[in-house]
Amino acid sequence: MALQAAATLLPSAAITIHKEGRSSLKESTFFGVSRSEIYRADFNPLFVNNQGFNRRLQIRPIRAQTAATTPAISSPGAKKTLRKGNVIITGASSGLGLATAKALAETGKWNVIMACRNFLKAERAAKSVGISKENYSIMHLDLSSLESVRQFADAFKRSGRPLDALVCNAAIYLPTAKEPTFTAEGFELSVGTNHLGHFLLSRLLLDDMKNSDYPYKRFIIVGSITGNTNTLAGNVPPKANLGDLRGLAGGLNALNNSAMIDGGEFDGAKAYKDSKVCNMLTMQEFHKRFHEETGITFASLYPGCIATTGLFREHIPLFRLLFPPFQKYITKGYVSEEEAGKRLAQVVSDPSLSKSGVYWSWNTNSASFENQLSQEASDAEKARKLWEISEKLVGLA
Ligand code: LMG
Ligand code: NDP
Ligand code: PMR
Repeated sequence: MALQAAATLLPSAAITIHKEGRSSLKESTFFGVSRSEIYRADFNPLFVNNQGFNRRLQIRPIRAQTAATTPAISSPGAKKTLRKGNVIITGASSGLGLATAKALAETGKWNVIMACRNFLKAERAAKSVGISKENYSIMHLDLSSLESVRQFADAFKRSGRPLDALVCNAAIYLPTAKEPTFTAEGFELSVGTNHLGHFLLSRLLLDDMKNSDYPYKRFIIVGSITGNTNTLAGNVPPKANLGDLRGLAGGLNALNNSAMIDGGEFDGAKAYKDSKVCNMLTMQEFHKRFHEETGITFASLYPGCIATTGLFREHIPLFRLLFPPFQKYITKGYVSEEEAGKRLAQVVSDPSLSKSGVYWSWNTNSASFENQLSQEASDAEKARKLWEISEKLVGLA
């Protein structure tokens, strides 16, 4: 039954038979996917589609696999059809990530893979904003555990989908924490999640994106104005400052050393801002090392101040009450989740935003422009050092 339904629901592009390319219709497969693949996807505890948990013979893994066996652009002679792109968005269960998932899904051109730590929340979130079933799936990812990151990457590879875009969006902000808390591997939680988790994820998935035949491939890391000390917002104390990275090199574990990258006293708000500097430096180091070789576009952005998101959940209630009107009427830096989602979706899929190594921002008319990063956030030597230390911490070097 489910397979019949799959057959009728398959997009026309999916059943095009190509002379060249990796069409597996000739093999012992069912619409481009082997039965063993169907079962594997089905049994994968990390892969959940929107039809319920671990149901057998589901439609969505079949679609995913079909996408993998369909070349990005159909062969000459046939009408040129671009297959749906596959985009992973971390932290798509709320705020900017959810709004971006919705914006991309609505185009009908993307399979959005929502990489989230909470299945149920992600499923409810997708439903609540009306993302339609055939355009998304949910995979489990907890960025505060490197083991979870590795499992996620393995599960994604096993799904057989090509990876066309990766959006490192998830983050936590702990402005009122008096003491540091830690990831599974013992790194300070904000930098461990926002930077190290994403660093490992993107390193593990780089080859998948390299191998994709999609005409444009993008790797986006969400940055922020508050990590850039060349702005007013970036000068609100405590300011971001990675120093000489001695705390990071020491493991950020607060055992015999600091939980802060610069080796100083713990400050949750600073740790978040530092993590955003890491995100922006990481993007540039990726660009430097891999853009020419892979053609992948690496970019970061400040989407605007989305003052209503879950990011501020740990802030005091008075802040949460006053922050949105403050940003709306005083700084005028406020943007709605919907608008911010459109901006990030643009960076993922707008042909005109294909430049690599760029930090995008938007002016008050919502026009994008290449923004200037602060001195620290564009320090090439720091980016290299950060890369090397991070590699060691996540077990890649
Ligand atoms: C640290 O505080 C925190 O300690 C840390 O936990 C972390 O959150 C970190 O950067 C994040 O900040 C920094 C400190 C900076 O900020 C504060 O003490 C609180 C400021 C709260 C600002 C947001 C709310 C502002 C609400 C204004 C009212 C809006 C009403 C809108 C009504 C619309 C009507 C139509 O502190 C400083 O840097 C001090 C510098 C102060 C300069 C002030 C500039 C003018 C801005 C005007 C707003 C002033 C509000 C101050 C009152 C805050 C009361 C909570
Ligand atoms: P939200 O809190 O709404 O969204 C953050 C997302 O990250 C949530 O989906 C959350 O999951 C997820 N997340 C947190 N920890 C983990 C983890 N360990 N593993 C997997 N996912 C995790 O905040 P925003 O939408 O505001 O933030 C999104 C991005 O935008 C962040 O990178 C932030 O730095 C950036 N940004 C935000 C601005 C703003 O004004 N809000 C301004 C500039 C940049 P869950 O739903 O389960 O909690
Ligand atoms: Mg900030 C002038 C413009 C401006 C902008 C665009 C932001 C964005 N902020 C601005 C100004 C100010 N802020 C001023 C003048 C103050 C002092 C009153 C101020 C304060 C402030 C606080 C306490 N702002 C904050 C906080 C937070 O806790 C938020 C933060 O730093 O999170 C790390 C925050 C933010 N201000 C912004 C943005 C985008 C944030 C959210 C931070 C982020 O997502 O990176």
